Amino acid sequence: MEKKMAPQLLLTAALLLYAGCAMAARRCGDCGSTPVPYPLSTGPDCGDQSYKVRCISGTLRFDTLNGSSYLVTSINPEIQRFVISPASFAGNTCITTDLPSQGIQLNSSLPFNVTSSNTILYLNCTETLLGSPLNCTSTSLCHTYINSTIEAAACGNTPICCTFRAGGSTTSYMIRVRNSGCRAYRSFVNLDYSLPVSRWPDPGVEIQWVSPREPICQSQTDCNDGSNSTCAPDPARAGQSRCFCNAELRWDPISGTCANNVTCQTPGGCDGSKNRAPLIAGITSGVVATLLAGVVGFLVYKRHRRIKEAQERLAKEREGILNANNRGKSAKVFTGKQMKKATNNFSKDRLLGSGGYGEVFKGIIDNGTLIAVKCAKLGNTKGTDQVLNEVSILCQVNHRSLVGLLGCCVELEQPLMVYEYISNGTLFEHLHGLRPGGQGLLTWSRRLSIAHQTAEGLAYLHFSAVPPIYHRDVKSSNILLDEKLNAKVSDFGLSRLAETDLSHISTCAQGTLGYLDPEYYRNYQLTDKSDVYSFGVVLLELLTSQKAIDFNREADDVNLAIYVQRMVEEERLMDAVDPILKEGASSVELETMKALGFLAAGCLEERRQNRPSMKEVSEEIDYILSIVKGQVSEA
Ligand SMILES: *[C@@H]1O[C@H](CO)[C@@H](O)[C@H](O)[C@H]1NC(C)=O
Ligand SMILES: *[C@@H]1O[C@H](CO)[C@@H](O)[C@H](O)[C@H]1NC(C)=O
Ligand SMILES: *[C@@H]1O[C@H](CO)[C@@H](O)[C@H](O)[C@H]1NC(C)=O
Ligand SMILES: *[C@@H]1O[C@H](CO)[C@@H](O)[C@H](O)[C@H]1NC(C)=O
Ligand SMILES: *[C@@H]1O[C@H](CO)[C@@H](O)[C@H](O)[C@H]1NC(C)=O
Ligand SMILES: *[C@@H]1O[C@H](CO)[C@@H](O)[C@H](O)[C@H]1NC(C)=O
Ligand SMILES: *[C@@H]1O[C@H](CO)[C@@H](O)[C@H](O)[C@H]1NC(C)=O
Ligand SMILES: CC(=O)N[C@H]1CO[C@H](CO)[C@@H](O)[C@@H]1O
Repeated sequence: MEKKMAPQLLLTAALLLYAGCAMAARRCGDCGSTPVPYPLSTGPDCGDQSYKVRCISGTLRFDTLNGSSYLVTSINPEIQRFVISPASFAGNTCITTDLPSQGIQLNSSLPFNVTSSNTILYLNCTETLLGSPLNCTSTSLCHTYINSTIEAAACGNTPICCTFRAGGSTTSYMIRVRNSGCRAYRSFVNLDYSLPVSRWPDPGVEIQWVSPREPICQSQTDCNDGSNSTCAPDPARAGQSRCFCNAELRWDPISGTCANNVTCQTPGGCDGSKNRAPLIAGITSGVVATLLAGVVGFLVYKRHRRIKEAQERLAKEREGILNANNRGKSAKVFTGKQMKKATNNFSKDRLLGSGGYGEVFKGIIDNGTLIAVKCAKLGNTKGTDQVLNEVSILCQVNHRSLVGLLGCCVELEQPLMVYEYISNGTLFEHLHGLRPGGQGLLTWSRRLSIAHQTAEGLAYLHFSAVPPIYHRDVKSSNILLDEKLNAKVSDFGLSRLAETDLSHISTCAQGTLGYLDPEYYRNYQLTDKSDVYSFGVVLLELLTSQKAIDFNREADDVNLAIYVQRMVEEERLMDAVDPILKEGASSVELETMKALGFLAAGCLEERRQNRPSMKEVSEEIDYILSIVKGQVSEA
């Protein structure tokens, strides 16, 4: 990577030498009586030009794509948010006036997004919306709104409306109305759902701006704050220079100035330049060209050394930690050479599979041990340091119910993780008859053991790993079985390595269909309770021997979780249990099947807070298992 850096920086130097323009004053003047905080900009001479708003006869307006423009009703610079007034209904219809421009669409290249404090009601929708993850049920909040306001009375004639919380993904950039979807919307900021509609706030859409970085400059004269900052190339963006604050001062994105280090009171907000300031500080004099050459050389050298140091440090730390944790097995830091040899230079015929995280190769090391080598595919939005850090965290976890980690290799371009090779296939293959011996080997008590071991592995990741690791992709094909059918969880945390910028993904980003926490659709976050949900689906697979998603089932029952939940509601849980398991089962065994079914239903609770923790799940299964094994008699 460092090899690429030099030409880019030289380009910066060239641009710097030939371009020139004046930098803006930091804060814009008031618009009417409304103060315009930095970085918002009402003109070319003030604020930060990426943060444009318009001041029209004393009122501020915010423009969105396709020529829409909205009145700014309030601004809160401390939390970097403002509220705009959404479009109104056109005449006596259930259509908002911004339908022609397709609602509010922010330019995703600009530093604004729609916050998750907005509750959006989509109105006058087509039936296609019913298949969406939004809440379009007949009890959805939007119906309450329509029924209780005169303004939206026209919407009473339209059957479909939906409610959701904005933020997180593509909704961070748009509240989209269109003829093939919904034709109107309302939005409310920080809506308390328990209030009657008459006490709801005025409609509003809250927009957040990303903390501005130091101002862009072409030369030192642009940094017009006396001797507080220095114009220098931006290490993060070739071809651009910025006014970096001098030593002892820190960039304060709220005031838009270099503030005294101690007076800066915005945690997080001031961090932006703390590494850069001292790096730039020493270099203030001399001919411009010499200065630039110096900076270029210095940065390249710094960067090179930093990466090298990080790798060396990591390699040392890894060795120590791995050896301390690995219960006598000789875990180690592998060299790139060793890994190339073990995998026959990552030859295609050694490829075992690939997933969102990258590729897996089978290999054999000098002492004859079979290994699985995983290459982390680096998400293109992540820095090398961050990836190395995450790899190093993953490299520390070890538990008998996790696929054993033999070591890591951070020498190559992609970090590698080296695991013991588990030869007996996945739980998915065993449950669905894809292995010799098949389901016959999976007796009820064996299934319970597998469930318990998996739960233990996940509980370990949630409660004993520091920091906690969320698996994010729990499913039966990620549970490996060894020769004795002991379960070992694989691929934990790997999805993080492959994580890409959420804003670029329009569909479901993480996890696997059929296992994915439904709350993910609302806030686009995965937590430990998302693993609990996915594990609940695995429990159902163990109980029913059915696949999580199976289009051979009736349309309503394609999704195993929904199917079994319906059976539970109809008090027909046992009808869903695999007939082979029920055959010849004792009454105690039948009771424990029911108990596991209810436990699974608990894991599948819609609301995260109602789901048990992985620790509780593990303990519960342990208890059920002890009943089956006759160690405890039922109360
Ligand atoms: C709902 O949208 C359709 C399509 O734009 C429009 O024809 C209809 O009048 C709208 N309904 C109401 C009640 O305004
Ligand atoms: C979005 O913003 C970028 C950066 O200012 C600009 O280059 C681009 O033209 C804008 N896109 C649209 C569609 O206005
Ligand atoms: C939809 O919203 C209503 C009212 O808030 C709630 O009772 C219902 O459970 C929600 N349904 C879904 C599928 O989220
Ligand atoms: C809204 O009003 C309709 C018609 O009066 C009624 O059927 C429906 O139950 C009401 N919905 C809510 C959520 O109040
Ligand atoms: C929206 O902006 C906030 C504030 O800068 C930022 O923390 C968040 O990651 C952004 N969200 C998306 C999806 O871009
Ligand atoms: C330079 O920084 C100091 C310390 O924060 C501040 O008091 C002073 O106003 C700054 N000067 C300019 C011109 O911004
Ligand atoms: C700012 O202050 C903190 C602690 O008060 C210190 O650790 C840090 O080095 C200071 N940064 C600069 C740029 O002076
Ligand atoms: C209706 C309309 O003009 N839609 C456009 C809004 O802007 C986006 C981005 O420029 C276009 O993709 C849409 O077609």
